[in-house]
Amino acid sequence: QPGWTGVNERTFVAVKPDGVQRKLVGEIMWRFEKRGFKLVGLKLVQASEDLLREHYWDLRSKPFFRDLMSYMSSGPMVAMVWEGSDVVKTARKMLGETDPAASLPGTIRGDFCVEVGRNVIHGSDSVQSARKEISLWFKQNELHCWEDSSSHWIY
Ligand code: FUP
Repeated sequence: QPGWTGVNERTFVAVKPDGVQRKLVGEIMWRFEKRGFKLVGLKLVQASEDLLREHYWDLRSKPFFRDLMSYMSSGPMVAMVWEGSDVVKTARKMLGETDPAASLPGTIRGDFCVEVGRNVIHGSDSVQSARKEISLWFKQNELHCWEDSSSHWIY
């Protein structure tokens, strides 16, 4: 499908409930904007158990799954879709490691958290999971195509 590679690559990023409660939304969005990525989807959502089970289907048999579900459904999250060249891989670098303790300073987790069970932010781990997650969290008409007047300076 065209529109998923090159500068039109998209990824799903979500500020988790702890990140929203801790007022990290602005800081996180600022980093993605300043890096040069384009915001094409954005909403505040309290995720249902069904949505979260689908989202974390691969982790359903992990010992931490129950805690993960209650943490993720404990309050609203900010769900976002960001677009740009290599955005899936770059976003993961910006986030840091799954475990904040292993995350370098300068990354979002390396700067703002200490525990894997409260790691502030989610980012898709591949182009394929980004596609799946975007369609799970967003309706087609919630994703916006708009002319980015700065893009000829970024690319
Ligand atoms: P990531 O791709 O970085 O989101 O990492 P995973 O898919 O492996 O894990 C998803 C979420 O499960 C993490 F963000 C936090 C939680 N988790 C734990 O609570 N404990 C663990 O040991 C591993 C993951």
